[in-house]
Amino acid sequence: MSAPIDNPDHEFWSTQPVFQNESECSEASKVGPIDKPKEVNDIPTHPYPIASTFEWCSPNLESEEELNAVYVLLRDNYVEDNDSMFRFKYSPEFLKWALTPPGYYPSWHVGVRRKKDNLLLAFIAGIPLTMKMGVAADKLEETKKKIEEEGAGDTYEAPRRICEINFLCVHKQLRAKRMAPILIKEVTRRVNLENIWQAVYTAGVAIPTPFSIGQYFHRSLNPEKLVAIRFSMMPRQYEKFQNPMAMLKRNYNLPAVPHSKKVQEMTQEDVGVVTKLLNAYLEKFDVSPQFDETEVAHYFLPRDGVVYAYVLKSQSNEVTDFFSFYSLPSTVIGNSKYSELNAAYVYYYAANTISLEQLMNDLLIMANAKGFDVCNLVDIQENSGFLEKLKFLPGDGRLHYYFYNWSYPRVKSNRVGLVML
Ligand code: MYA
Repeated sequence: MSAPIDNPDHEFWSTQPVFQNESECSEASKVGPIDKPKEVNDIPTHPYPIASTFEWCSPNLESEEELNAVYVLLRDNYVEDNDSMFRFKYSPEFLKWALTPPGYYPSWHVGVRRKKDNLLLAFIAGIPLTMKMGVAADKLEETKKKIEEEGAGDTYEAPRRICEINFLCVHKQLRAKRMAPILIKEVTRRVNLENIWQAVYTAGVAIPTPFSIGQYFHRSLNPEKLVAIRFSMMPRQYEKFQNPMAMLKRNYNLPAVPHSKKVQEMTQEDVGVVTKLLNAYLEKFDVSPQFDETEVAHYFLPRDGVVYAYVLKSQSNEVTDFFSFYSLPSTVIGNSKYSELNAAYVYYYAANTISLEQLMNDLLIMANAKGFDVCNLVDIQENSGFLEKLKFLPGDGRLHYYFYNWSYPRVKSNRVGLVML
């Protein structure tokens, strides 16, 4: 999933307010917009022109039928691994959850359908979020002081309301016809109409130009199935055993209940404290979202088959720590025994009274108890600190992080706190 796009000229991206190459990115000292400031009045009110056999639509995700059309498009056409063995299969409930957070704009859910039969052929979605994307946390005080004293230097940027883009998908039969740039221009127009001028997005592919690159890691929970579907290989060193699979299973075995005594499913009552714990934790990173209580309630109150969140409580029943993961299955393409790979992805967390390693071990125990086959993550946040101890292994996927219309120097993935679904 990390091959560079084989178009060195970047006919589309060369026209957009993004860093055009690595050196622009690594030499960037200024944090702030790339484009000259525009106003909502400057933005066309009519949609971008499109072939006459197609039309724009905004799938209403509250409607079962329209949500299902988005689900089917993605199920059959969305991201696959390099060898086309697995394809992400976001469930309808997941898509609804991910795309309708508090304050979402229905107009940012952009579809293209075929006029003659209404078939949804392409999609891209934006949601609003508040992002800290100013100067690096360790340079913040220095920068504020400099601005006070000299009125100069890097601009200090307060967290701002921006757009997160995801789920760009063009039907397989319409590929390589420059539909993606049209979708991106149309969603940009609709976002700009709400007076929002920056976006963040991630992709497996390398395009101009990421501000950070993370690596995927995987922790086997059901090694037998993972080997059977060729998600994993039987490690060489196990072949010497009489029963390699039994040994492999033993290696990845997890207890049935968490180590920490008071692990409980998060409830509405915990929202206030979790909001505080999470925002305080996310302060550590240079690039991270900030959540208000309504967003925390939306993103973390458990939804079966979608998102799972747990709190740890002290003797006096106070919430002290928190972890969450979400469910993103993949279709196993062309396997007669298994049709789905059930993956849990590490989401947001905050460790305070136990080590992050212990907290993540409890996460693995819960994910295993829920029947997931594997637990995945990207080495953002403080994830690299527990990978080896908890038996995560590197995969071959990379996740590139991008800003639209935001000058930002290259940062290591452990400076990034934003988890993309
Ligand atoms: S990442 C997930 C992307 N989806 C998939 O990988 C699903 C399977 N693949 C497909 O559906 C198609 O292959 C897609 C491309 C739709 C990806 N991000 O139409 P084309 C550029 C950005 O002929 P197709 C996610 O959802 C490519 O470099 N650009 O190609 C985040 C070339 O431009 P250039 C991409 O293969 C999306 C042009 O498209 C991507 O038929 C963030 C070719 O177009 C990609 N993943 O369709 C979008 N892949 O010539 C940006 C290819 O210049 C948001 N391209 O190299 C920007 C912010 C907008 C809001 C701003 C608000 C202020």
